[in-house]
Amino acid sequence: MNKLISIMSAAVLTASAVQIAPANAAPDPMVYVPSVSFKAEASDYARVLSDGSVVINKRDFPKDTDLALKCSIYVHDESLAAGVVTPQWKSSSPLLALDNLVNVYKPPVEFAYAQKNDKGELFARYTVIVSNNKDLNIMSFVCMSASMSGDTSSLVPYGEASDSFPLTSFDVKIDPSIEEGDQKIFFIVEDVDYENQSRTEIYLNTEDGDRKLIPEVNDLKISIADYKLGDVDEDGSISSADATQALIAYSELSVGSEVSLSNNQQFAADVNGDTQINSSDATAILAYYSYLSTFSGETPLSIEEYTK
Ligand SMILES: [Ca+2]
Ligand SMILES: [Ca+2]
Repeated sequence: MNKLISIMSAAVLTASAVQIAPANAAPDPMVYVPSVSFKAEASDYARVLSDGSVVINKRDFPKDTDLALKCSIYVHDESLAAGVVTPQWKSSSPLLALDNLVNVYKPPVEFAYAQKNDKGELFARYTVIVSNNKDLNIMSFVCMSASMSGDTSSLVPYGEASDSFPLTSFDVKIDPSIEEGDQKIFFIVEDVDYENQSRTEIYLNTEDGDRKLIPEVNDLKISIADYKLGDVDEDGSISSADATQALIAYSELSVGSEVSLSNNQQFAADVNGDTQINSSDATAILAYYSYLSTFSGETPLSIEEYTK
């Protein structure tokens, strides 16, 4: 019984210790693991779902225009102890070509670790090295405080946090002949193309010197598809039958059985883009169907515009 009580009081103590610690205390750089992620920009043919993944719709490709998915990279470092950040990333397909990597100092732009001088002008306080290996479809961006030889200063974020601004930006040029299926832009954390390949690393300044680590990485999933949003049964129009199909898929998914819709049909069914198919999507389809049925103007809104 005594043992149980002491365990319980230890638990209570731990709980109160957690409460006493200030909510905004920076995590300990000796143990903390920062993360890196991508963020893609939506466009006429690229939907960004609620989990950040992208669905490229071949049906909406414009003619005679370069297809470029705009992407940015973010560093999430709550310890603010990063002295060097070296994201390296690669595309899973040559038909998604990495291009136009922004060197944040040419001309200077606001980025994660930008700095302003006394006159309020952006200037190059930190060393930045960018490279784009088009043969291997790899990009690399290195940002480091003044020197790597014993300098223990940390990168000072430009905004309130390290992820208030992107580290840098780039384009993913899409070859229109790309086939349907899943692709990704991923951070390199192990050898992919050759031995001892540079990888995504962050050096945190600690009391014991540099702590070099591989951050948590959040890759960018890119699905190539061909569908019309809301037209789940693929008959070319949006009607109550599509809502019914979405509901059937929902009931299949909720009992854990395999969904009878194709990938394209599933993208068509997820009208609100939350990566789930459920009654909200069916409701949205019905609402849009009823809007269309009573519409008397010239050009009705698209389902994308209507559900915004
Ligand atoms: Ca339909
Ligand atoms: Ca949904």
